[in-house]
Amino acid sequence: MKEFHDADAASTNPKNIGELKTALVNRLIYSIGKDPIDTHERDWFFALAHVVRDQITLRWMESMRQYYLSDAKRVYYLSMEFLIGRTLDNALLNTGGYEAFRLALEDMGMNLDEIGGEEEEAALGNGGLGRLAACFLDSLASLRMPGFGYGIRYDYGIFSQRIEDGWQVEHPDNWLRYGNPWEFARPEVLYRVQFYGRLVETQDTDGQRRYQWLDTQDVMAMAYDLPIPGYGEGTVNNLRLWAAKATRDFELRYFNEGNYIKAVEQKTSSENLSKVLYPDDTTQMGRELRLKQEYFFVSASLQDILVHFGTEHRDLAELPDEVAIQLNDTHPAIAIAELMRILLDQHGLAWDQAFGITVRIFAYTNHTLLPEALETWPVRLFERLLPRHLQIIYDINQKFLDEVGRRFPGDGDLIRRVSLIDEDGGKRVRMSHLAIVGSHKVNGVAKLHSELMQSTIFRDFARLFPDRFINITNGVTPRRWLHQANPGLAGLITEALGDSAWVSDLERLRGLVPLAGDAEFRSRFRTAKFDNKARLAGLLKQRLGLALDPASLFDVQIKRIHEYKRQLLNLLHVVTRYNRIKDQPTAAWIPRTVILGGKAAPGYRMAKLVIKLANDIARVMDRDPALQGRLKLVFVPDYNVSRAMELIPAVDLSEQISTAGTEASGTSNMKMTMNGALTIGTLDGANIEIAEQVGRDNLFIFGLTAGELAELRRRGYQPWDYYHANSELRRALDMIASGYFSPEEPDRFKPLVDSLLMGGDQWAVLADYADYVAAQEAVDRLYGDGEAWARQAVLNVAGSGWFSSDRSIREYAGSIWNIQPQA
Ligand code: 26V
Repeated sequence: MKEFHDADAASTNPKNIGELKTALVNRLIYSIGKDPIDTHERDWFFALAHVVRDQITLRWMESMRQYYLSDAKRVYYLSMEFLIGRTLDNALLNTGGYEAFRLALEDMGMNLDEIGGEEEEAALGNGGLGRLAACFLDSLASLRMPGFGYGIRYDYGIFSQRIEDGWQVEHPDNWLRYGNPWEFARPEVLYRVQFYGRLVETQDTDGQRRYQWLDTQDVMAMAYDLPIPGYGEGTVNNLRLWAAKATRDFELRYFNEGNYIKAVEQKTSSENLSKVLYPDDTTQMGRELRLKQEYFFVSASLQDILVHFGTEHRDLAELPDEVAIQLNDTHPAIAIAELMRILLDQHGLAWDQAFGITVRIFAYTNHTLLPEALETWPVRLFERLLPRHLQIIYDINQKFLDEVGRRFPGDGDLIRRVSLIDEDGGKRVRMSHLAIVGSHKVNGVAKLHSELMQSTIFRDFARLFPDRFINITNGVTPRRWLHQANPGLAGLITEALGDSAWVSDLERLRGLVPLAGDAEFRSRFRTAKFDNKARLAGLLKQRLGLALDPASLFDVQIKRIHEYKRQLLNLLHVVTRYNRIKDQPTAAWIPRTVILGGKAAPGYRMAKLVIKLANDIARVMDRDPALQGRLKLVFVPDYNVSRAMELIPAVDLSEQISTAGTEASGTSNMKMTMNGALTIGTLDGANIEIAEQVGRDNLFIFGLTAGELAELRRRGYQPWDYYHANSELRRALDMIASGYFSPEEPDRFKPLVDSLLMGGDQWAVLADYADYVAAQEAVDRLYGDGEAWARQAVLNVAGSGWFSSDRSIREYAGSIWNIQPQA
């Protein structure tokens, strides 16, 4: 095996290149089982991935050894989602091997980019929350921090989206079809997870009540490890994903009855647990399988964490000095009850000591204020599935409410509001309340979000636990989102700043500020942007047969389709612009390409209708000669991490137009800023901090603030008033409602227009329309002066350093986890 490890990843001298080539051929033959004269590109991808993995693996073992020896405190990041995307390029760039492997493949007549295109994405997430988890893993490793991810190894990630006749159609994402070359299966790391069953109460010798959980239906959790390579001198950390496996209990039972088929059926049904990622991040669906997934990965992770801690020979009182656990939203919040159960029922700790330990270990990140996305579970379901956990939740609640009652005597309504159990209608467990009461820190993900969290949904808790609530603004990894996705701009920045230290110290981008005034630099900056746009145009031509003009302004909104994100507002502007061009075809229009992309939850009717509307408008405009060279609308199908990496470097105008107070943070806003786009946005989420960092004059802020909107609603918001007052708005809405874009089915889009005019316009689209259109006019004026635009675009890059996930992770490490970078 020697030859695989000898080669130095980074060196491009001929001897090393020769060794890499040998390693590749050996892997192709011995690991993939293919004859080099008869191969598919995919075979070479797998051979390459194995060679790269070998190199990472050695560093990974070193890192693990070092963490073990230093016995440093660790953080475990529990998340139902890790939206990683592809690994090959990122691994090559983080370990410095990119150029050497590129040359080795070139020598063999192959192209690294094409080989890399064979990789399936690990799309184990819905959107922002899952991608944030992936950025955080990159930063933890790059900062040499002992941070480990735990999640689920779904057989099927987020569905892939096809557009058929303008409609979204979902297809299963069978990403493991050809195997996953990055993972290590650990069939020996196997834990039993219990469900259902019954409780038996016993008395300890000291008279304490204890519970046994018996006659359960069990599933095994098997570990798969994914190495996470940090950048440069970073460590290689571990992401452990759990797959469901049947226990042997069924086998034995049914085989004894001679019922072989029944045994195999049962096996399939327990293994379904990790089959598929739930694709709806907008409504809480309350499905039993989802709650099972949550408990499944939490139970396995806690067992694993305690094995590592060495429960057998150590005092559990020390656990909080060794372990921090971050809950990525409430999805893993059942971990609080599970740790209590372990401490009480398996280790015999007294309640107060167990709860003290638990609270010191856990912290909770909230990612949304939208009530329909907040997790609650029917008490009846909990009682059946996790009877002991429900009991513990009731006990936590009892003690908590007693305390509240002592501090605020006579405030029965407060008790009702903060209870872990919602007593209205069918009783439900409020997972966010459990997460808050069981954690020592609760954070929001941008300043405004953290403020609103404390003044609205968690207001009572902020009063009860004033020190518990903090803000940690999100960030994104500059390795993937600038260095890797945008080599043109990255190279220019490195040249301008004199070295590439900015890749791991993003605040250095401030050094670009003076260059905004340098005509020579601006010209090269503009060329880099133009090249990215031309490259994107080439890809879309090849894939979709589209003809995009790279000289036009690329106006891009890419994110999940949701009413609060207001893709509909974007489309109303497109229709307005269409009408203006039709009215004055010979005026000097700034050519624009409006690009939309994103998936709708499969059951979200309005969101799916928005996708159809975009495609119908695009079709009408494409057929209209008056629009050619002036305005084009494109819906890019199947928006995912790889697509984001192609699109973001090519963006001129970043659309961040959510209703103020609804987008917790946003992270594509940060990625686009980092890549030299200007933002058109509301004062929402992290947009506010982007404005602070890059300067309010260097983006286009429009619309009502969260405060103004609250005030408008108090007075009584009347969407019709806006309809009557604005003739362009009226015209656009009437066209959509009457079938101008859907003559074959004139009523098709009535539900969308009705939600605005008849349904109260929950997201204040009409209230912000006029200001949005005015802001778009300001965009045209600035874009008309290419130099002035470029100056501001440079200032956006220069001000984006704050949005590195390295900064976020340092804040978590310092103010929540109390962990340190390792030497
Ligand atoms: C909720 C649910 C509900 C149950 C079914 C599955 C599921 C999956 C995810 C979610 C939570 C969605 C919350 C979310 O993704 N929030 C986004 O988090 C980003 C990272 O903090 C932030 O930038 C976005 O603004 C925020 O919308």
